[in-house]
Amino acid sequence: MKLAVLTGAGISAESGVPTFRGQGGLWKSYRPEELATPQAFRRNPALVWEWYLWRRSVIAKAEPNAGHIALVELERKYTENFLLITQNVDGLHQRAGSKRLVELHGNIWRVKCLSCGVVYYDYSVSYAQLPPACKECGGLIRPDVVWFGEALPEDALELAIRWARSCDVFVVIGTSAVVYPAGELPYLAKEHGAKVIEINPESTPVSPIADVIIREPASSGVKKLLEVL
Ligand code: BV8
Ligand code: ZN
Repeated sequence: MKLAVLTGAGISAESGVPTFRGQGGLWKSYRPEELATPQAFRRNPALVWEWYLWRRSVIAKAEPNAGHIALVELERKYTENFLLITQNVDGLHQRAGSKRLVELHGNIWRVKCLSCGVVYYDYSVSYAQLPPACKECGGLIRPDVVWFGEALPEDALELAIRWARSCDVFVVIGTSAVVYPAGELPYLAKEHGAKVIEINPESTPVSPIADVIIREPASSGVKKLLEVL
């Protein structure tokens, strides 16, 4: 059986990482869509960096939860018949031990230089000056995440689409599925005959096409998944 899993901010909620649309999603009354754009960064790179450093400081205090860990068990069980596709930039899946992982929207702990183009991991939660400078050339660096209006990494998106089209079971965990093209994947899987399973304490646009709904938080819901698979 070929199994693909799509996760969103909900799987990290029980680790203390605020979701986008839930309580605490707002930062200084800015909506994420206002700060996570190339225009916002061009206008005020220091402000956008302040937001990412705030999120890094919250994520740095967080630990992967039972939901993240149960997905590592699934990966061990299904090995090459398993793929984890995440919209999250928090890196908690990696910290839990997930290997067969595709990051659709980048990673908050990676930076990219707008001058020399170098990409590197940087675990700072504060910088002497904002915006911070590139360690290679001193140029302006940005978080290596996908902002609204920007294309997703081609190879990651292609792999996610290929698995959505060819999997037997497509599991959707902790996402409101309103951001595209990630939000399209469950429908693609359904169209190609996959069984769609949703784990989310609330209903979402995916609920009507789900064959199985586990209306629970991820920490307990993913464990239930191990039973229904
Ligand atoms: C692009 C990285 C074009 C940055 C992010 C089609 C239709 C409509 C609009 C569009 C469309 N196609 C494109 C668009 C525009 C746009 C878009 O989708 N807009 C939305 C708002 C309508 N998409 C884009 O701009 C994309 N790019 O289209 O480029 C292009 C193409 C080629 C060439 C050039 C350009 C880029 C989208 C990616 C943006 N970056 N993140 C950062 O993080 O700072 S998106 C970001 O928001 C997240 O990554 C995630 O994807 C999304 C948040 O959603 P969720 O993760 O689902 O979180 P949310 O809070 O919404 O929901 C949480 C859920 O968890 C809830 O359901 C809740 O009930 C549940 N929950 C809560 N607690 C728990 C739980 N579940 C389980 N357990 C719990 N304990
Ligand atoms: Zn540089």
